[in-house]
Amino acid sequence: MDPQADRVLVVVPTYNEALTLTTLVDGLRAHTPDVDVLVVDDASPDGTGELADALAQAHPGVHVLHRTGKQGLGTAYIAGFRWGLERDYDVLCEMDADGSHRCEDLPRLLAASAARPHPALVLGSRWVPGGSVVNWPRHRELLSRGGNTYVRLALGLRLGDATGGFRAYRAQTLRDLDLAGVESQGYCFQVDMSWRVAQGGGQIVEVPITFVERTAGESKMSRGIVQEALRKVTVWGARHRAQQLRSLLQRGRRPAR
Ligand SMILES: Nc1nc2c(ncn2[C@@H]2O[C@H](COP(=O)(O)OP(=O)(O)OP(=O)(O)O)[C@@H](O)[C@H]2O)c(=O)[nH]1
Ligand SMILES: [Mg+2]
Repeated sequence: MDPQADRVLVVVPTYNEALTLTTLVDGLRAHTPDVDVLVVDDASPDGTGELADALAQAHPGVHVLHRTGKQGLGTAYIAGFRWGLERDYDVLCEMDADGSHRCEDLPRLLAASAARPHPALVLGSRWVPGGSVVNWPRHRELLSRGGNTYVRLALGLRLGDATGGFRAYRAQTLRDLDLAGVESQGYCFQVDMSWRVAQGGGQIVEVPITFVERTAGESKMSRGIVQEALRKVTVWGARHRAQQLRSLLQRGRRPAR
């Protein structure tokens, strides 16, 4: 192993993913054997937590964080990030357990994160040249493309895919953020984190990925998750535009020297 190499932790939140978790862990061991994995399970009724414990027993780099009940994707990631930061990982990744994020794409995300100067955040992106989706129903594709267009317009974020959940953060990026202040759940969490990194001046790089529709288990996507994103992005956008306007007006009022 390269002594300069980053210590990487992949955080995988799970709720009822017993049908796909083993495939994911096996895939990660095969494609990225030096990368550690933290499963953050919310007491899944289908036994995902117990399965994760068995996988941790079998693989030294696999760890499990058990929480007492379903508390949402955002808080699961924050708990996982804190766990990883306490243990001094250099790079902390997000990845779904349902097979939508391909293990073979992870090395390209990690290579982009290791480039110097390190980008604050690397996004696995469906909506940049080279990115794609496989077997996604048309309505999901429209929702994702439409959501990302809205994010670009409302926030002025120049990103193809700010809602995706396959990404790699430098540890310093997360240390610089106020993680306790992140309250978003669902996929609004992804926009919230991208927005915070961009607002802090961090560089965000996008790497094309192939996103594959889950073939087993159930989606946790709901109307509430979409509404949360729409509501919050609208508020952040309005605040951002008001701030831009204020600074423009102030500049206009400044006496000429
Ligand atoms: N720990 C935890 N994990 C969750 C929670 N909600 C979702 N997850 C996990 O987060 C990941 C993404 O959730 P998905 O249901 O796949 O949501 P999605 O990818 O937006 O939707 P689909 O594309 O329809 O699959 C999966 O690994 C889920 O098991 C939660 O409340 N707690
Ligand atoms: Mg999914």
